[in-house]
Amino acid sequence: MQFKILKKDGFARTALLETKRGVIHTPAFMPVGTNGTVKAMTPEEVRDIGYEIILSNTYHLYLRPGHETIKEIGGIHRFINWQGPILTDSGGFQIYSLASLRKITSEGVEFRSHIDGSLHFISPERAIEIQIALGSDIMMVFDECVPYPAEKQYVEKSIKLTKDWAERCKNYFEKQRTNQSLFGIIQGGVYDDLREKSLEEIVKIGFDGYAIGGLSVGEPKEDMYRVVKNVTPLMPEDKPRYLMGVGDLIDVLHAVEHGIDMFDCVMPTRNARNGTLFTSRGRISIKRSEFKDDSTALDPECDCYTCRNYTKAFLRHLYMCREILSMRLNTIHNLYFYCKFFEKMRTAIAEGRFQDFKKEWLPVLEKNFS
Ligand code: PRF
Ligand code: ZN
Repeated sequence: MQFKILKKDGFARTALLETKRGVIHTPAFMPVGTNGTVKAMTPEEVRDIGYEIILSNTYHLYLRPGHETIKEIGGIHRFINWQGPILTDSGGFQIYSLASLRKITSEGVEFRSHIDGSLHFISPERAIEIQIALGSDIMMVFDECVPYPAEKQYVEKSIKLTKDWAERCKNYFEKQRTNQSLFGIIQGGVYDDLREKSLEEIVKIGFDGYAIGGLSVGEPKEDMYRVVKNVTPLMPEDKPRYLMGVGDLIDVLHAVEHGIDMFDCVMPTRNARNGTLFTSRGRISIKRSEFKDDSTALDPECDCYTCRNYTKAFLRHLYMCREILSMRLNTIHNLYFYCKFFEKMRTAIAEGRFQDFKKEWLPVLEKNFS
């Protein structure tokens, strides 16, 4: 995997992440395909909107249908019919947010499945073994995502565990013959000194890219912004930087300003299914009665399939009737909006006008159109 920076504008940068399954233009947004599907979309639709990489979850695919099944069928790309790059999260975060009866030891995590209550154990080695069986292009190390709030003492112990596990992931990974890439994850909660320590330890082990984990877990925005601002200058300049689980576009603007290259979030897809739509005039809740007779497009500035063909009145109607097409049309639009936003942001960086781009978009993103 090669990472080529094309242009820097302040700390913001636009680059090419070249993988054997295709090039990713950064800053990049990765739609979330938890169960191997970006909800409501076919892979062709996701690709045609303009996405170059998707994220999937080791935890979910391990539990159902099982990584061995996916391996037998020819790997995740064949299984889900997406031939572009795929990043898999390691399962760490999902075990903490979904599984029950978690028992964390230095060996790994024992937990019960959120689906059927069955008992499982995942170690750092096992997390890599599963991701190798899946055959994703970018694998993530197995980490502990510390909840918020957490005592400093606890976080201090946790970053030691995350470091030990990162080492074990790297060692196991190096013994396998795989041409996949492996990213490290920095933890440390909202404690600047622990963030710095975690970063130093993870960078020392050496990975193909570096992620900031443990943010957007309920901490105040100013804490998230401060951590991103303090950590990014210490991250290797020549490797991709990934802010995990962050996708609010206001947060994205701040993170890109400080040199983050990759994002993932359920926000565009989940909000679409809930009827919250992003437009060039602000956020719209399509269920509102004011759209009952609205014959205009959702976003007159948008060229997506939904905006080219349907009225707000129809989109509201589909939503009120809980029609499947509502989720599809809304998801097409939100994913298109996000994709175009990132495209314009990359162009702004390339042309040295990222600050203008940020100033232009912040008020739009803060606004509720209705
Ligand atoms: N660790 C992992 N995946 C994640 C996170 C993390 O801390 C987050 C935190 N926002 C999202 N996804 N492995
Ligand atoms: Zn649209």
